[in-house]
Amino acid sequence: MNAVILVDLQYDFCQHGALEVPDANAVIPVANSLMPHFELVIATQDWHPANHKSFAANHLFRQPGQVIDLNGLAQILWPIHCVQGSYGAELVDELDQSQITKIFQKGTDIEIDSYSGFFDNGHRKATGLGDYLKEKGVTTVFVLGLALDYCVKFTALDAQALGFKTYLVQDACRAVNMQAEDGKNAIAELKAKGIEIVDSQDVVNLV
Ligand code: VGL
Ligand code: ZN
Repeated sequence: MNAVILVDLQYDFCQHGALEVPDANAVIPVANSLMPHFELVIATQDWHPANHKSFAANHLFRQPGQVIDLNGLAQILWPIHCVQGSYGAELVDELDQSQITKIFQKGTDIEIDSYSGFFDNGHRKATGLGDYLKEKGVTTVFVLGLALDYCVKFTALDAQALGFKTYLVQDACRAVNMQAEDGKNAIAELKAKGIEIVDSQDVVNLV
């Protein structure tokens, strides 16, 4: 069985959001057009407590974009975003949420960030998404969403590592590009790991 994983289609990553990803809103209609092709539609939701240590504002004299050591892992500091219960953390209304089967939240532990929908950045705890997909008999996943160079990339890498045949739907992703070329580099890295890069128009022929 095939599943599609919609990564972090939340207000804070969209236009005027706290951690705006350029041209993010363009992926929403693409996501809406793809969902009907899947029996199982999973969404991930970045879902941080207000005191999350990935926020620059929760450290003295730190700015977004700086990198610190957080419990032994390199952590990029972000603007405050996707705070649990805030408007910015909501999935965007333009997304047809009636087609979503289940939402997996991540980034809830203040001591460790979680880019992937499957595990935190230290692979210390699972979110349950991997077991859920296996229980449902999923063998192939299509990954799309925001941001290509962070949460989409790590979700696709973990999916592939867990043994799912993994496709990345390129035109349904946008990169935040904290550093120039991050989006381009992410695609190259995913390709090198055996993840297939496709366009949304190809999906009908692959499911
Ligand atoms: C994301 C940075 C911090 C993402 C989430 O969804 O790509 N990026 N939190
Ligand atoms: Zn986050």
